[in-house]
Amino acid sequence: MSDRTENAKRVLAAQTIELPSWAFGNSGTRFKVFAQHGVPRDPFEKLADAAQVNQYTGAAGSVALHIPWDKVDDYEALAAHAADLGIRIGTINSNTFQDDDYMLGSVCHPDPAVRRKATAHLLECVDIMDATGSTDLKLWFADGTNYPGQDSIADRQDRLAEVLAEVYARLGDHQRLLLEYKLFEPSFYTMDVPDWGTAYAHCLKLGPKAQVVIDTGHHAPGTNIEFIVAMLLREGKLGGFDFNSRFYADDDLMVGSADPFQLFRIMHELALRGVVGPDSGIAYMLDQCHNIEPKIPGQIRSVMNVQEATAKALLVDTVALSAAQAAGDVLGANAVLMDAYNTDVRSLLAELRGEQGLDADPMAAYAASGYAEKIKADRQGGQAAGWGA
Ligand code: LRH
Ligand code: MN
Repeated sequence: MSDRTENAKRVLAAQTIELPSWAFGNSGTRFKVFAQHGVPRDPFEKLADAAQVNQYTGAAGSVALHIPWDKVDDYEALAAHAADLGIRIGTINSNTFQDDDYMLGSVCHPDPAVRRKATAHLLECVDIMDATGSTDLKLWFADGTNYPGQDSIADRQDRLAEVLAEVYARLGDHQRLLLEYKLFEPSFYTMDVPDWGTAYAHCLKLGPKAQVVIDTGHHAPGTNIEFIVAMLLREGKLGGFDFNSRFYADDDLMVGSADPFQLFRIMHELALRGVVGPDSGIAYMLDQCHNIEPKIPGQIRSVMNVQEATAKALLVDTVALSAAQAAGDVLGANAVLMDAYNTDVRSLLAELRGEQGLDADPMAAYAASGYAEKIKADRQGGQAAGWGA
């Protein structure tokens, strides 16, 4: 087996993808949320479902929480429950986009009292991080305007900067904030953090504990996301990813399902710099909604899609690539990359799973486990989890 394949297996064996707790609850669009049977009713059951994904993939050891969707009385108890399941609680996501007071914004709202309320929620999320042992606070703001003139674009940036500075000052030494940008929705004229440049500018001002999150569904169609990856990596400001894929807007479909080549190109930029692993300081997270497909298999398939894109990226003949690039051999260089992308890595991953004591086919193994039928039978009554929108 080539050194490159050996190295790829070593890196893949350590790869971990953080799962979004909300992917296990009911979700949908403004047209309809199709409830599914067996959906968790509380964060404890969400963690149990997430642990299934880790059990069959061996690569999903942590779960991101969303507050208040995952609000509990005792976060230490929730963290202990995660540990009993062989996983841990990861990123804490704030939510300042579902309260009636936030119609005109939260941290950018014209009214200081509303900004105060939003800030209090963000600070509460840091308290929760202290309780769960989480290091990452992810901030995404739905804040923006719908019509020109509705508010001062510059004043809203001042308000945002002020709140971010207060939250930054509250962070512990081992904690950081991850600022997520989004081009549009739910605001349609301006979003106050619309693109990587705006997020980067705020994070630069804040300091080393502030980094940018790239949600792969948050760009204008045709955006070269791997360019943004390379730039933020170069600046030491790439904090993480919200992986998903889309055909049109923020579709939150399974990562790699709509554009596996784009995912490969992104993982290539990361593999080139050796920052695919858990000690890279980059949080690899999924941010998806399984509106019509079964949720646990959807998460298993998504983790496998990231593994496949990563494996292909790790098989790029970087020596030949650099030589072709240096020689200006355009077609040669492109061919090196396409050779890796066109490599079927499924047997390599199946072999690796075998060596990890896992079933070669996680989807089939989960289906055969009877867990899906069990949760459908057990989870009668109670309020199925969802976005609570
Ligand atoms: C916003 C977003 C953000 C989350 C939410 C669940 O579109 O990507 O990351 O808080 O989805
Ligand atoms: Mn996201």
